[in-house]
Parts: sequence; structure tokens; C-alpha cells
Amino acid sequence: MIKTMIKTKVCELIGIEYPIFQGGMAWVATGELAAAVSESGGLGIIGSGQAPADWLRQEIRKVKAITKKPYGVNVMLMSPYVDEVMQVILEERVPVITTGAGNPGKYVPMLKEVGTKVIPVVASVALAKRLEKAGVDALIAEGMESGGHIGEIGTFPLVPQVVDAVKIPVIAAGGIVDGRGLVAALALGAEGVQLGTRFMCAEECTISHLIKDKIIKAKDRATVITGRSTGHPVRCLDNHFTREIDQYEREGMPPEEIAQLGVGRLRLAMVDGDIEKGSIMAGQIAGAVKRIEPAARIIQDIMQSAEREYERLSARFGERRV
Ligand code: TUI
Repeated sequence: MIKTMIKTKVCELIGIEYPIFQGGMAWVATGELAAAVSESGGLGIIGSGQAPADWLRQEIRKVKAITKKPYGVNVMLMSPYVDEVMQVILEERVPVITTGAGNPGKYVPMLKEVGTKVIPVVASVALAKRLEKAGVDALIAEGMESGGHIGEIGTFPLVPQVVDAVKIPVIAAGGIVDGRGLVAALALGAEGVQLGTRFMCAEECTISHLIKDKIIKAKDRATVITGRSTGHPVRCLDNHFTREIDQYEREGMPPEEIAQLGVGRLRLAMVDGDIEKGSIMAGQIAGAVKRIEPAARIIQDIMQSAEREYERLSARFGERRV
């Protein structure tokens, strides 16, 4: 374990050592990955995506068997199984949930009743304010640098605007890969960070090695946004699938048909390793992910490099008198 001075309100709120969340990515963030991250002092989060409730219960049990530390579940609010998934979360007394792709307001009272902390992902100030009123514990402000379903605002403009609009802690997400990103997020007023893409390349992440290789080979301009016409834009690594969708959109294919083309593609990429026909959701920071390594080392590296960057900044600017 490393000694760190970077402890935040989020560490206290949920009882974790380091203010680092692992994004709850569908078909990627299984119990194995979440347990490894939590056991290493961050917050591991199971991505329930559109999986049925039974699958989630099994992944929660895996986490509980590996670690006694806090963990989370991400609920994708567009899932057809969202009500059953919430029921499992209540029954299993999950310590933290994050939500994506919608407004979780109506679920807040029942989750609070059993002591589950609720930390929704927001991509706008308006939803952030509404959810603070609904009683959520913290917020994840996710910029459009992220992989998967995204909003329209970048992390740098979004985070300080959300921080200024609410009193609850804010976690920054989108485009963060190392200690520089953590220090920058703290400078913007965030109390922690969430990383997805880098954790896809954790050893404990069960996705196909072909996807991990593709992320490691990715450069700065490797991602594209597809599906704008459907109202649900998605950032993925550029491949045959994204170029096909692009062409159909340009030809004016109806949005429902475009959306239909995406069904099953995330699983095809992550589980089956089809790097051309699958949808490889990943963030713009993919170009900075360099190696496959254990989750514990990712967390150590982020914390150590954050301390180093903070020292460097203090040495440069800390002594100055005005
Ligand atoms: O949810 C994510 N990332 C995701 S979900 C996903 S599965 C999916 N695939 C295709 C289409 C839609 C979903 C893949 N990646 N991140 C969190 C996130 N939430 N990003 C943006 C939002 C968001 C957007 C609009 C949250 C709320 C919102 O408005 C809801 C409202 O009612 O105002």
C-alpha cells in the first residue's frame, strides 16, 4: 500500500482509500475487475448494462467472495431489466450505485432507505441540479471525451460548471488516464475521478485480448462518434462497424434502423473479440493507454504520479508571493 496525502470527501463518503472509480462498463466491468479495483483501494463498479438481474446477482456474489471492501454497481437506465436490477441491488445491500443514460430520481428514496449511496452520471448542469434536489449523495460529471454513450460537453468545461452548481461532491470522468488527470480534476473542484478506458487494459478485465491490443495500439485520433442521428451518440474506436454506420447515416437511413444495427455489437466486440464488426466503446484517452497491467498497479501509478505532479506544481508555483 502507498501512503498518500490525496484523501477527499468521496473517500470518506464511501470508505475507500483512493478517490478513483473504475467506470461501470457494460460487458467489460465484471465482478472480477470490480473486485480487483476495490481490493486495491479504489471503487470497483460492476457494469450491469442490459444484463438480466440473475447475471448481476452472480457478479455481486463474486465481488463479495473476493473482497470485504466497498464496491459499486452501475445501472444503465435504458435497460429493459432496470426494475429487476434495482431489486437485486436492494436485496444484496450494494454499498454504492452509479447510473448512466438517464434520470434515476424515482429510485433514490428506496435506495437511501437501505443505505445504498447513489452517484449518478450527468452530462449537464441542469440534471446535476435536479438530482441534488432528489437527494443523491454525489455526482459523476462525464465529459464527451468518454467512451460509450456521451453528452455534448467536454470534461474541462463541464466539471467546474457542475461543481459551481451543486454542494455535493463531484467526480470527474472523461479523458483521464493518470495522476496528471487526477490533479487537474482536483484543480477543477472535483473530489475524485472515474476511469474506464485504462481499466479495460487491467489484467483482471475479462474482455478479449484483441480489444486490449487495439486500445494499446490506438493513437490520439482513434475514436469517432457514431449514432448522432439516433439521439444517443456513442464514442468508439474507428473500425468497419463505425464506418458502415457513418455511411448509412449520410445516406439518410431512418434513426430506428441505425439504432437496430447497433444491437449486440458491444458484446460482439468485448466478449467475442470481433474488432471489425463489433462496437469498441472507448474514450479519447485510449491513445495514452500503454500496457496491460494489474488493477493494483494502475491505482498505484495514478496515486504516485498525482503526488509527483502535485509536488512539481508546488515547487514551481508554491513559493511565489503576490
Ligand atoms: O451511460 C454511459 N455510457 C454508456 S451507456 C451505454 S449502453 C447504450 N448504448 C447505446 C445507446 C445508449 C446506451 C454505453 N455507454 N455513461 C453515462 C452517461 N450518462 N453519459 C451521458 C449520460 C446521460 C445522458 C443524458 C445521462 C442523463 C441524460 O439525460 C437524462 C435526462 O432524462 O435528462
